[in-house]
Amino acid sequence: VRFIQVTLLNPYPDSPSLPTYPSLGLAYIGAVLEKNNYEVNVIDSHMLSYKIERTVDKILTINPDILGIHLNIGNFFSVKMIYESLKNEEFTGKIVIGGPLSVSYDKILKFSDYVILGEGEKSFIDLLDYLRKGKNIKNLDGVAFKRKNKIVIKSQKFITNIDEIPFPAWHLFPPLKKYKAYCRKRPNIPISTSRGCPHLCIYCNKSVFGYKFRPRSPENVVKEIEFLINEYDAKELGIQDDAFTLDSRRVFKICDLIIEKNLDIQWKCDNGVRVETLSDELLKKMREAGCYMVAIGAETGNQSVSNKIGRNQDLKTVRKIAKMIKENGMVLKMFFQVGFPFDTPNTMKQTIRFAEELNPDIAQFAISTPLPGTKMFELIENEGKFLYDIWSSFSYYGGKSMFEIYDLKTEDIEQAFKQAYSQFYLKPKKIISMLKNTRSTEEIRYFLGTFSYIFRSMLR
Ligand code: B12
Ligand code: SF4
Repeated sequence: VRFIQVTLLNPYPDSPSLPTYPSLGLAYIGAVLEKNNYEVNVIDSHMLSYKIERTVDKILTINPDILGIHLNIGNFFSVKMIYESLKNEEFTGKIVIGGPLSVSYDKILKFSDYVILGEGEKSFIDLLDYLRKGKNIKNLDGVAFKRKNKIVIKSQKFITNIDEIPFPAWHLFPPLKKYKAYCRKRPNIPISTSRGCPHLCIYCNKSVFGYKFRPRSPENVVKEIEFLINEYDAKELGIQDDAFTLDSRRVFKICDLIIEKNLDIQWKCDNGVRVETLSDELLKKMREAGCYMVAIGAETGNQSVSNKIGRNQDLKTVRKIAKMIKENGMVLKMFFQVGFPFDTPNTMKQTIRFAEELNPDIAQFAISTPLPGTKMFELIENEGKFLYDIWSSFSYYGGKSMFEIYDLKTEDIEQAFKQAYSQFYLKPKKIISMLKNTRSTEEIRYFLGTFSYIFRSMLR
């Protein structure tokens, strides 16, 4: 049996302006590798500001048997360049890629040996066992690879009991307090309490965790929180779930346990929760248990667009819940997009007005982007057209629309995007209230970053 050393890589992103987050996906992969007695180390090139050359040097110095890379739409070109440099340097290890872009495995196999499809904790270990012991590759699920120039793909299976997955191995990473994502206190650590979401939003990539909601038990979640406090001195947590509040009884239980155990921790749902799952009672309980921010995805201010993008939420409920979050003394963050396939100049104006009316503390506007693996991507392929080949010139942060469909014009979308930020933020009243509500230097840094982003997108 051969000994295998694994290096996990979080690459430097294609667009350098992003805040640094520790990768929860790689921390889980690191944990299962250690549990299965593999030797593992992590290079977080984003955190360490290692661009291509430095990253490649570091990999060559370690010279692992397996290089596992976290790929997403935001670092596609970096990963391609790393692969090419490694091949030029005659790196002999196997390159395995995982992450939410694995749905485009046919493209990714051009610069890797194996692609792990979706959730990686089981399939990556199966693949390594195969490589180590020469087990039968037929037994592998959730892996794509090439054999005699043909792609072999083994269908993905979801892990049923996610309480069994070990806690993320954060000790493999640089100190967590050095990461600079939005927070009030550091170390600020991401946590995932469930996987999957049953909803059908057409812009959302569900290829990693799927449509079935798979919750962890409240006891297991709170055990991890205690572990994060004791081992890593966690001061703040960010919930990364797709559908954290889907089962409100579970959230009540998690909160009750945090309160009962008197855990000194604050947390936020900054990834968004569905409005119809919230109530005044639940928000009060969350607040009591340390939650200081709730994000909701309004996405559009037009009811018919909301229904057509599969969001299917009543805008009256969005109004009611947005108000309730503020009344409960929590920071309200809202997500909006302009340029959905069903948008018109008028519906985009409604979206901007809706944002102004609800006046969240933080509004995040985006140009709607058809990501591979989403229903929206298929819709554009079938009924519209991409304006350029996304695999050769994709830029998520370009402030540019990338497709045409129906009567929607790219100039109108780009105009609405600029308008959204200036109309929402560039008002003395808004700026004063933002400064008044900041609670820490971390937050001030974040808001300064937001303003610099707004100005840059307006100048494009
Ligand atoms: C937090 C978050 C962010 C954070 C931090 C990202 C990070 N580095 O972890 C920030 C704000 C920076 C961010 C930015 C972006 N994000 Co984001 N983000 C998320 C979110 C909400 C949670 C991520 C998470 O922690 N998941 C939990 C972990 C456990 O899952 P995971 O990382 O996917 O890892 C599992 C598998 O993918 C696999 N795996 C992952 N890596 C590897 C590596 C190897 C070797 C192996 C074997 C397996 C493996 O195994 C892991 C365990 O099962 C997800 C939604 C989601 N539910 O995942 C979106 C999501 C990942 N983001 C998305 C997008 C579009 C973006 C942006 C491009 C745009 C934006 N909105 O700003 C940028 C990308 C920039 C970048 N270079 O990272 C999309 C991804 C689409 C795609 N095809 O890539 C997602 C899926 C949202 C969605 N549903 O559409 N994001
Ligand atoms: S956007 Fe949110 S609610 Fe919609 S499918 Fe994705 S995770 Fe579910």
